[in-house]
Amino acid sequence: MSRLIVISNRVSAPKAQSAAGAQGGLSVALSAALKEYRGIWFGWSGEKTEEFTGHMDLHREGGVTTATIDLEEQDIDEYYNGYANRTLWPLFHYRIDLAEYDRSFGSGYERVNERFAETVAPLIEPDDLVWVHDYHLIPLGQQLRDRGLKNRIGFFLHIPWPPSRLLVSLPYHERLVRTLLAYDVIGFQTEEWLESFCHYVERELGGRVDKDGMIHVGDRSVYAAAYPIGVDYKEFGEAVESATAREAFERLRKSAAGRRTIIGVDRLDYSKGLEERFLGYRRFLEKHGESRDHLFLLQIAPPSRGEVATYEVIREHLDELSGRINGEFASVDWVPIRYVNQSYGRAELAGFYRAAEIALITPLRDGMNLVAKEYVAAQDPDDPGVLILSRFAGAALQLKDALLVNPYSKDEISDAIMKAIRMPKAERIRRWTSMIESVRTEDVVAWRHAFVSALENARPPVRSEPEHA
Ligand code: ADQ
Repeated sequence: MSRLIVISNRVSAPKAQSAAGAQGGLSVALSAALKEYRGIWFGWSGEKTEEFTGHMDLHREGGVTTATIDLEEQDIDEYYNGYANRTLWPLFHYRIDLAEYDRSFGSGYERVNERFAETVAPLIEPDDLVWVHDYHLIPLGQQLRDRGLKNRIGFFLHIPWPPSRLLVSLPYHERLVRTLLAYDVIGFQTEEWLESFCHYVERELGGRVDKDGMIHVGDRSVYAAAYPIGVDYKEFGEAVESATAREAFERLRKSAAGRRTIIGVDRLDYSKGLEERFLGYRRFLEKHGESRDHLFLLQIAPPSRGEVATYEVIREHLDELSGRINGEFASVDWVPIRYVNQSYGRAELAGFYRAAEIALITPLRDGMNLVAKEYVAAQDPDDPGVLILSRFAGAALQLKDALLVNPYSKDEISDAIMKAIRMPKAERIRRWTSMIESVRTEDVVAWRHAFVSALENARPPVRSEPEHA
């Protein structure tokens, strides 16, 4: 069996976790995917160094070997806080109003991709499969090819791919997208993002897209397809059954004192639609005075990317908005929003999900959204809760039996909350039964198998040295 070399911006190594704060969906999913593989996970440690040396910290834990590097302050500013999180993240989430273009970001991004390639290339053996992750590392495949690597290399994008008409607002967009042609397989979360990519290839690169997923541009051919990521169903099931989850369940149910809990769990990010969610919930409080204090919203939102100014602004807005709504509606023994800026362990989170009768997950745009799937996975089959989900999350294409809402519409959010409260048990069970089927079968293991087999089958391995010279 070939080894698997996974490369992503952050690595879920002990050192990286402490520096990273809230653990994002990518690292949760990859820890699960790597458990069974012989291979290496390479990326940034999350730490700063005076001068980049290419020194790698190697760790072996739970069957996974990680190799991490530290980056210089300028690298972090230009590549991570700059091009990745101030240029590509907003643009790929359809927020060209927030996207910043600075030439130094672009050069920092290329420099760090070169540094990644330079450092990881010597670790890669001829038969290895290489799997590169996410928008931080789009040009890495090309950088590895430039260093003579003939391995099968795949790329998976965890976030949306924007419509061509938005993408062309990025200076040098064509140069960036062309580097993707160095891969053998390109994976997207959903058919929708894949379609946008194919549209760009045909329109801007003059390429051809075949029905079987092969994309041809000049003399390059690449396979592109949708591979929706899922949760680790088995691991999450164990977490739900754990003593920690039960304690968390009891704690939340006790403190709810007979009131229903609406839960939201998100990294504090403008793409998650938290402001719009609070406003939709406020509309519910205004419209339904009679049922108002029979429930409350528990919003868990650990801060992320604190060094990017837009994130400070959204944090301030949310502090103010939750305070205002609480001031306006609270009574001596009830507050409408419990707003918590903290991270929780998986088992604790599983207990909270199970204790919450309703989940309100309303991103304005999301590649997939694992929280929605985790909520479904955590429910009691005999008395499941109701999932209210944004139609603009990738997960909505699979979780069709959620109450799908337009996250920009306060009225739709308010009406969905009312519908969830009134939903008869039989309907809750019917909807949940259909959703859990997708969460169970299309989980992270299925995702990894589908992607890795596509990469294995992309073409026969090319050996750098002929066996019989
Ligand atoms: P994220 O934008 O980070 O991921 P998401 O898919 O919802 O979004 O994953 C978040 C993960 O972090 C979940 O596993 C969740 O449990 C965990 N998490 C969130 N808040 C937490 C808290 N307070 N305490 C503990 N854990 C918390 C990106 C893309 C998504 C895509 C994933 C995976 O933006 O669209 O689904 O990658 O591909």
